[in-house]
Amino acid sequence: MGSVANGIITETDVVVIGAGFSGLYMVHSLRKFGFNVRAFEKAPDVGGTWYWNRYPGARCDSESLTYCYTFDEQLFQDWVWSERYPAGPEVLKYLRHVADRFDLRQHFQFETAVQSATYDEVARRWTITASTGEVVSTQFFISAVGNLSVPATPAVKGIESFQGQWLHTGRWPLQPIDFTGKRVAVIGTGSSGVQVTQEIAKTAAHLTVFQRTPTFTIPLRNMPLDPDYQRLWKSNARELIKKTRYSDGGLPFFASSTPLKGQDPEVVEQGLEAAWGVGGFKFLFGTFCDVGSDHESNAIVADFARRKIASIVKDAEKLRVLTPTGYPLGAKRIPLDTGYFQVYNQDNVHIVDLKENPIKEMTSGGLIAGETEHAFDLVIFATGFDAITGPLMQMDITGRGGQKLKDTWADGPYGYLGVGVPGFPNLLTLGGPGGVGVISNVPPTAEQAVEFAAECVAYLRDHNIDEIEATTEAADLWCEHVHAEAFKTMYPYAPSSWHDGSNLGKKARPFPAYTPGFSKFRRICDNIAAEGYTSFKLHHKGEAGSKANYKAHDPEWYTKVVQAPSSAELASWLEKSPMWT
Ligand code: NA7
Repeated sequence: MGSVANGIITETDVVVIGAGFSGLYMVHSLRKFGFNVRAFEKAPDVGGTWYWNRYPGARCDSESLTYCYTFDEQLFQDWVWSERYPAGPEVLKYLRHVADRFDLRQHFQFETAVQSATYDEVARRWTITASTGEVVSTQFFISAVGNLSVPATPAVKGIESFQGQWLHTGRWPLQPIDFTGKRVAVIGTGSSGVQVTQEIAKTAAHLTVFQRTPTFTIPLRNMPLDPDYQRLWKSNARELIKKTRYSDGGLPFFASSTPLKGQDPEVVEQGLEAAWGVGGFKFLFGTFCDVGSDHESNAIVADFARRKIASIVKDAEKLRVLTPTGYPLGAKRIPLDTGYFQVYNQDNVHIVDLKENPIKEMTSGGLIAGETEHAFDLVIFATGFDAITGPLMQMDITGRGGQKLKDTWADGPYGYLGVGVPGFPNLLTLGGPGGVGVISNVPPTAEQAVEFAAECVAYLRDHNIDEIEATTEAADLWCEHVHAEAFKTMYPYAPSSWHDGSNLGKKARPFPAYTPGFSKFRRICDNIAAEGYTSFKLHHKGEAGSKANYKAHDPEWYTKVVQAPSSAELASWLEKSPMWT
């Protein structure tokens, strides 16, 4: 039964949190399956990450024709993108269009945060309390909160005494800021820091970038989208989207199968040069297949990227500080740039190495780094996010036996297939720990997670099952497998990264993302769905207690089911997909 608070009672089948890519499609999919859905969103409107990250220069690093939904053919054909890589406002406009087109806003309550969620083991339902005081009783609780939605601002001594303005890129104000003639600091050189630096350098009087770890970048090579190219793409859309759905990274080109190792150095150089000219992630994944797995091959490509930086930055001291060394290229999420290193050739742009000159405090007029006091009108924190687990840990989520999600994740992300957490029945965490979204193109992986969750809850309803729970045994085996696979890649060798929480000084154990690729992840999930979700603990309505009726899979099973599908299997899976039906 629904509870009462402030005179408001609501009962529903599913509560969804978040109105970004996952949340919007989740609501749409649940509605198609006939569920009653109630959705909450903190922001005043849809957009998720693109609502909040409005800083100048914010732009998507995936090509626009791949950074969109594929579930509806007409939507895909109708929407016209203006650039090869969409700027933040264009993605936001797209998501608003999707919300209107499919009439999704009616299910959302905006400017409302979920504060707590408590599982009732007897009723097998969640009681959700929102910031408005409303209490909702729901059977399923699906979080679509995004991986990068809790900005991390370092606790800098004296921040309150700063008389200028300070901002975080992930919580940018609606009103544009004019940087003309201003003295500006940017702290952080991840994707947000690189993008905002390139843009602000155009107008600021002085710009100082505070860097903790030097970054590699790949040229973005953005351009207006040629209408003929867009038409050609759309006329081949079905084929390209099939490729996307069964690709390694959620992008419609399959990774190279040629190893760098053993190649003639001249051939390597030519291949890298050509890919550098094209720009984008193809440089990383489309040139040689062992860049992400073989340290020696990686070192050759890293050296190529360093030579590119050296060919741009003229000042020897700036070049020394900016040059990334000591970690593999691609171990940290690599930013794509548009003239990032070039801005350091401007006399008014400076770089400060925070390892040599740590920030001691902020003062009324700026900040002290090392022994130097810098004067600023604006300080911009491009310092990233409390990623993956951060958004859900902000809520008071209580599972079986009073277990708190905060405690379960105190030592790092832990979960099953990115959707299930032992001890938290009927909670599905889209893109959560052990998923694939963190390291792939977001919209296709979000669609996969949504489709898995929607089909799962529909299956449970149709089979008289009122509770699903990831077991500790299944999650342990999955995490062990995910962790072992991660160590075949460069990711664990990043000096710090939001992927594993080391950006905030905590190191996730185990590594939180399934690295063998999106296609393999999809195959695992498809197999688990085809089995009837029996690797989860399921409770049938009317049974006295939960039965140990589950079957946890071991790493051998995971390795077996990801073997390349036959073309007949592939055709049948694609036919089954809700795409364009
Ligand atoms: P990132 O990629 O996490 O980058 C954050 C940057 O801020 C990075 O350079 C960090 O240095 C730096 N940082 C973090 N904490 C501090 C402190 N305390 N002091 C100084 N510098 C700090 O976040 P972004 O917003 O740029 O990008 C997030 C994702 O959005 C990106 O990966 C894409 O997927 C899109 P570090 O390198 O950790 O030493």
